[in-house]
Amino acid sequence: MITVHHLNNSRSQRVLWLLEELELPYEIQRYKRNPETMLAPASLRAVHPLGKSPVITDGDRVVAESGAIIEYLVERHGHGRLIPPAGTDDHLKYRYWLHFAEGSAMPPLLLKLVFDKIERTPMPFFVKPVAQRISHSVKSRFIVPQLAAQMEYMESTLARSPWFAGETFSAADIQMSFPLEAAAARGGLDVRYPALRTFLETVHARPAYARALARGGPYEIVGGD
Ligand SMILES: N[C@@H](CCC(=O)N[C@@H](CS)C(=O)NCC(=O)O)C(=O)O
Repeated sequence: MITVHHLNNSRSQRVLWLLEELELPYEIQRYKRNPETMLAPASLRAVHPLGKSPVITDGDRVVAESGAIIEYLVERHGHGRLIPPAGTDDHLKYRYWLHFAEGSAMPPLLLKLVFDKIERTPMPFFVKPVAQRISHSVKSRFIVPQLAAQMEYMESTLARSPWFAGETFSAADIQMSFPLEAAAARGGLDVRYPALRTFLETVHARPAYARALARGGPYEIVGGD
């Protein structure tokens, strides 16, 4: 039996959604973020040494890292579903976006979260202007341009085809949903990105997405990574 070690408001929602799309049986083991630090409880480290979510167990196997979990589930249990045929250009696109989500899209979104938090953190009055200046400089020189370039690239991709790997919905779309939901939650998915907004609306309307939400519980990307 597949068990999803599910942290509330986290990337493991994506894994529940994939399992629902594949109509596979699974169990959920729940973990709750510390409301102050937003960190996962130490008990998750008993499943995998890093104690991050998602992590799944499938019999004796432990698989961590959402991209690796998605690849594992699609290859081991997918029977050819949600993955373009091997050797096709769409397969190459599938692999690219599966890696892009965590390898390229998430780092600047995480940096934005960290620097936004630094700006809101209480600190002595004489330190605050210095901290603000450093934060604004990092954001305007690095984070904002990186985010804008990536958002434009994703937008132009979805302006050409309905899904990241071409004409057909695939597990790469599931993997890409998290950075787009994080961008939306952090105010970055504005009217400049109609195709990305349509993508999110379309995936949110999928019955399997709704079933995953019903099983996983409330899902809101706020202050945690
Ligand atoms: N790149 C990893 C990121 C894992 C990760 O950072 N997960 C977050 C939840 S979305 C987490 O476990 N945060 C709580 C913590 O770090 O204690 C993946 O995609 O699986």
